[in-house]
Amino acid sequence: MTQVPRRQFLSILAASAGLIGTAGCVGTGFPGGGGAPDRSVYLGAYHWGFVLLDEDGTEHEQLVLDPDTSVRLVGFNTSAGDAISQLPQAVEDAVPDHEELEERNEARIPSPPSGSMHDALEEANEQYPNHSLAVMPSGWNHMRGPMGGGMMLHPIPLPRFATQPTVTGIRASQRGDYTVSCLEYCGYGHPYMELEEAFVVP
Ligand SMILES: [Cu+2]
Repeated sequence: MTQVPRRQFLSILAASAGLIGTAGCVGTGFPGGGGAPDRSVYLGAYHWGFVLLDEDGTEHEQLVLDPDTSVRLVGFNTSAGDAISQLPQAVEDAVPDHEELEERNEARIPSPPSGSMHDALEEANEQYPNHSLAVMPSGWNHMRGPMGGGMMLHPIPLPRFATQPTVTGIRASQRGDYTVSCLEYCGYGHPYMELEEAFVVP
């Protein structure tokens, strides 16, 4: 994991007003209205992580966005079957099944101090089924800066029982590395629910 150089991070914070200004084209339709975006990306939220897919259904750990690229961002909860059924077929087919997602958890999240990861997951599915999705400068969680500064996308809710994907827009208006995070408490693994440096604007 590379860290955002401090100087660069500060410049992101300084430009926060501009970023927020371009992050607001939230739509509820599918596909969303407004001007044609340069590309579409799909972000599935699960307990406890994100799956980043392009329109071909290829999964990415990181997408590099040319400066000023406009992105149509389609978010969904991987447990929301109705929402997933409205995704392009290639994307729907690429959403990993629950067994695979559990294996990913085992690989990257420390086991709970008591009980099993599987039990923690079942409890989360029952008690905390919803997620959210925010895109913010990498390092945010550790620096605990003021809420709002430098965010590329303010949190959007991704409910378990959503009947549609949530379509919104982001723009790569500021250079930097951006992490996708869940800001809705979703059980044991919530602190690990990040896709670090998912978007890079060089
Ligand atoms: Cu969460």
